[in-house]
Amino acid sequence: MSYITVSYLTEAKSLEKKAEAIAVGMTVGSWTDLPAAKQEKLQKHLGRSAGATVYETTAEGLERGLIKVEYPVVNFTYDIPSLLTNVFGKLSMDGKIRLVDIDFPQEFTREFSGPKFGISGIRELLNVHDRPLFMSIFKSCIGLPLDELVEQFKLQVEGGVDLVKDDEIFFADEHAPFLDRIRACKEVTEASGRQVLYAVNLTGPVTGLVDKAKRAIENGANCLLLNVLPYGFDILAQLSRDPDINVPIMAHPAMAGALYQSSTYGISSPLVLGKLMRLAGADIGLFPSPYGSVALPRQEALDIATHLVEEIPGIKPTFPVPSAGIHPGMVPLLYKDFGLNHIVNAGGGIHGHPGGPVSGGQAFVAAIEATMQGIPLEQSKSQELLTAIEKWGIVK
Ligand code: 1AE
Repeated sequence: MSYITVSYLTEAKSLEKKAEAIAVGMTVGSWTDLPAAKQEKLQKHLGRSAGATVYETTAEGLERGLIKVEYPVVNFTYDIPSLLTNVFGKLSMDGKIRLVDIDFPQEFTREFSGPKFGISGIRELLNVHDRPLFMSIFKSCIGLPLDELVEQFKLQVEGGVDLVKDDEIFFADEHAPFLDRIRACKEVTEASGRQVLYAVNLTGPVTGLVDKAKRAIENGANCLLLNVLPYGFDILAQLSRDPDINVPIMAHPAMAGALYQSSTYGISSPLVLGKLMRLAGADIGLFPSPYGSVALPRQEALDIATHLVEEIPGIKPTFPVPSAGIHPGMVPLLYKDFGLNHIVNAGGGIHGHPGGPVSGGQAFVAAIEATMQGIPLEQSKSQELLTAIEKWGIVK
């Protein structure tokens, strides 16, 4: 029989006993003795403790540390709502407990299709294979008329980006309606003669998102942006599984902080933004970088990236996008930490360049080129890059 192993950080009088209580209580039993739980036919559904590691004993005499509980794979249907409800549904409300990690056996992961494109599929679409990709974010888009938004798109493309993403807060788009801006941005891309993916924000009632995605693609959309946590992991999985949705899906981490910020409660960021996003089918996964605004501790950001790309049989890697507050002076550090296969992503760091967004884009392109050639940024001949460094500095 195969098991999913779940690690929790928690506290109790006895961590060993707590692990055993969860193993029974979250599978066939409850908080009290249930005669029905002892039936022979239910035993294959019974969880089991895989041990406890005590880190410290509190002044109140409570053990604090890590417990591991194994859940039989037969208890799950193959989707993230089933997974999360079983391993951290009611349990998430049971005092000080944090879901740290889940180890999946192949019997479970092989039922998921994961990203449709993954890193190599996106590189093929863009025909870029030898450097990190470069993405810009629309900034100041709510309330902008279509022509101004399209002009902003044009400037970002001129700056040399490979991808442009809508700002994730762009829901109220009546001045630049969804299908109109897809068509208009497609024209700009075609006229530029470059390959650019435009991740348009997929918004509206969740029940209509699959149809809306298909309409977007019929009108020329070549990438979709989804606020996965507000909408739910399962809609990402549905979009990703649908054979007619044949464009990459970019997963935004909006709301993730509500889950991972506490060290005592919630769900760890490597699990939410790494393992689960990939399993649910994100081709491109955004997460806070270790050094910009809304920064994550470095090791957490590295762990997210590792989960997005590590070998899982049958599941393609998700493109990691360490984001938020990124400027050109961070490019060498991003490359050192995340390597060739990541996407350099910036909003303010492009639009806030003293020379405007074209110069902002060019500064990043020069920073990526210099980094790939091992040239220190301050020795670059790009005036746009030197101006960016003067404004934001170089992060070492
Ligand atoms: C972690 C998500 C980053 C994001 O979506 C965003 O809009 C960043 O903007 P900037 O680069 O911080 O201006």
